[in-house]
Amino acid sequence: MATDKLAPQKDDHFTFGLWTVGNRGRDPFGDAVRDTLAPTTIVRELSKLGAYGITLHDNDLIPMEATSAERDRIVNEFRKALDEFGMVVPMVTVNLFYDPIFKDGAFTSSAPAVRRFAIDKAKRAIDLGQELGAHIFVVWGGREGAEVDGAKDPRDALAWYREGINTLTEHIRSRRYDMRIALEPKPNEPRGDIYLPTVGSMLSFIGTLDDAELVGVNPEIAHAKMAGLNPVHEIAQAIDQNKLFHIDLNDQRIARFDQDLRFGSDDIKGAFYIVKLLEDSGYDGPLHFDAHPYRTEDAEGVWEFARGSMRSYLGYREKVRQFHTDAEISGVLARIRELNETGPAVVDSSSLAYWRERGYAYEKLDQLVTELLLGLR
Ligand code: GCO
Ligand code: MN
Ligand code: MN
Repeated sequence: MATDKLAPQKDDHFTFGLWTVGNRGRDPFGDAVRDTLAPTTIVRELSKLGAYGITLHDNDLIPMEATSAERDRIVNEFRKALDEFGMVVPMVTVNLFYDPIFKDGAFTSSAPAVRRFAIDKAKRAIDLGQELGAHIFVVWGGREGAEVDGAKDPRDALAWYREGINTLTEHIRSRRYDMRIALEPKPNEPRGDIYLPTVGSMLSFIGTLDDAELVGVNPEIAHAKMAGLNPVHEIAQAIDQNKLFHIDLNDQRIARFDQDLRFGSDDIKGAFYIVKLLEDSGYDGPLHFDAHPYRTEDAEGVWEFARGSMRSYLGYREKVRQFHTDAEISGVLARIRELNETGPAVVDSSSLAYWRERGYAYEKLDQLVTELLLGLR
């Protein structure tokens, strides 16, 4: 029997947020089109498809108003499903954006009472993560932004943000949790502008924290694209600083609303270079999909979305393997190296003409990659 190269295995470490396959298709122009899926159903179905784990916001599992008895019952039931279907929870995050309390931000709200509430909520989410065995806590500051810069000094907002993250690292240290924080940048949506919009700005902010060692980034492909940036370069900078703690895989067209498209479904060359970077760099964290099915889909389409996300990653991974073993591509890469290492050793008046005239052979390489991705090699 031919084995399916694109069949996901547990050791591929694919994970999905409860909110991704659970997305009900609501948008600013129309209501939900799908029923709510129980977290335990999601665990079961994703496990059957070959996923490794599940991630969640505190409130994807536990309603804001749950009593502590209800909370414990829900967590127990969820843990039972995880055990039964052999699934893990590598990452937990906190919802600091849905409730109207957070309309002016959470850690950066102008109201000290809201800031304190947000920090306490995040601490409880960290405790939940610990209980579920997570080692990564993602903080996505979706409401940490502004429309009216006259209303609050952005320097105050950054100081409050810093205070919030410092309190969380202190919480993790004092409880002796084996947990790290990954900050997720996004340029806009839902706020007009969000503070710390790129990987670079997050990395520089991390350098100002009390416990920088415990904090890294969770880059998202779509967020880089929304800012017109190249996600490959964003992710590379995180890797360069040993700060790629987690990653959100999806896709996005430039100059659109936040689309959360299925990973690798839109920008095929871009996705290839992302997978190449992750594989070549030896990234061994979870491969986390943060996207959602098209609004046109019913339940069957939801599971096709999940299956397709993982198959695409494996397909791109196979293309990366082919890239490294393709004789003609290796030949062009060798030629590029040779062109750079031979020729006059210095650029001076006697070699100016050489350095001005020489080519770099990138056209050939790019065409070979295009043909590889088109399945023509
Ligand atoms: C978005 C974000 C979120 C976060 C999630 C985890 O654009 O809405 O990507 O999906 O990743 O809240 O913190
Ligand atoms: Mn996003
Ligand atoms: Mn995300």
